[in-house]
Amino acid sequence: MLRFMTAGESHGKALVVTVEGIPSGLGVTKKEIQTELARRRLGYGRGPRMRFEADEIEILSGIRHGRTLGSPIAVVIYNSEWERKWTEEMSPEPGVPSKILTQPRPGHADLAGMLKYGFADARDVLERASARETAARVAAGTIFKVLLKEIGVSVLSHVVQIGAVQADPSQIPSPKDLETVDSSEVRCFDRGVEEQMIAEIKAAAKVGDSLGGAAQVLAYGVPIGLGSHVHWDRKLDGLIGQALMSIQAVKAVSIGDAIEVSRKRGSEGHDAIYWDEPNRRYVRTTHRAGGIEGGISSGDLISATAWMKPLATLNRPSIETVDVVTKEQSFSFKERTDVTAVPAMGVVAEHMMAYVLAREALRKFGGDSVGEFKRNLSSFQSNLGSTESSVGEYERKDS
Ligand code: EPS
Repeated sequence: MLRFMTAGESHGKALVVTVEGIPSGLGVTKKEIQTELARRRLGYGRGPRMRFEADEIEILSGIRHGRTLGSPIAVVIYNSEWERKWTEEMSPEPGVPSKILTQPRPGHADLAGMLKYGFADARDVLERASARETAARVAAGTIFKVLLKEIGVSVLSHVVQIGAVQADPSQIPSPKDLETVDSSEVRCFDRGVEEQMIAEIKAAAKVGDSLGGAAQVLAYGVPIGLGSHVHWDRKLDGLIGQALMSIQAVKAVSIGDAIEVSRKRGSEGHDAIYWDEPNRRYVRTTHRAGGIEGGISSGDLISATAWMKPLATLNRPSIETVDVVTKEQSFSFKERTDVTAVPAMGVVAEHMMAYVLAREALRKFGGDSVGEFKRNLSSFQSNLGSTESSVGEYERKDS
């Protein structure tokens, strides 16, 4: 089973990710990982750290001469900030911090984490709760994307909302539009609202506030049959929901046009099925279900939207909190932050979607080498028509 684990604190020496279950023979380069990491740093509204931290990486194992070996892959992403100012504060050696943070930020993991793990210093929680961890997810996600590309799947994202500014929902980028999306300062495909989004971010920044929003993830070319209707924990929409919801500050996930469809009648809420005789396949002209029916990929475009709350760290802390030592009412400690991270969240969401799709594709088609994985997929696809022949058999028996 494909799995990955990240380790590392935001201002620690490095982030580490281990990926297990990637078949052998997949061409993966350090440059590809660096390109994806650079995409995660994009977006108007990120803090100063994104400008000076370069995501220096090293591949420690699992890849030889540019090809995967089938063994666990380990990647390290160094934090350039560590050397500059965190060697003492984040030292693993016995000692005490120079300053403890006792006024938890409402909405952040601080207080719940301090109570649960028994800490008086919020830094013991926030270092791991920080979205810096998503850099490690993207490093792993690059490998999942490269694997998916082998079977013709491409995953991309675009920002559809920042604060109260919403993009036109009918503007949906295809894989060839990715550069256009990434060249937008807010990673928004609808250029008509880009300026408004930037103005919204500037206005929030001016008063030390933060903004949430939403990003849509699209997966093109996903084969029919990923996920399953048979068990609750194998449903593809459930798996995507969990993966996207696990991204820091994401509070809701919707699949396809779920929210809009929930307000409609059944006759207007689904995607009619048509038969395309020249290509001998079923097609849809609408994509309301987000490419998933009964927890199974239908072969149609997969779409999911992740909704992010405004970041809980405020450049001008203005929500009341309690000092955990004195129990006095106060405002939270100050911590450097971003005004919004919605553009970056979209990139992370692409990689989490890629994880779910790669894992489910490997579960269905299997294989120890990429060649075997692809052969298994094409064998399944060339036999898809046999569903019809079994229907035909019933008809013959009936007559
Ligand atoms: C973050 C606060 C900022 C962000 C950070 C997440 O970090 P710092 O306080 O060190 O400047 O830049 O995001 C990243 C470092 C990253 O790589 O995405 C937070 O509070 O979660």
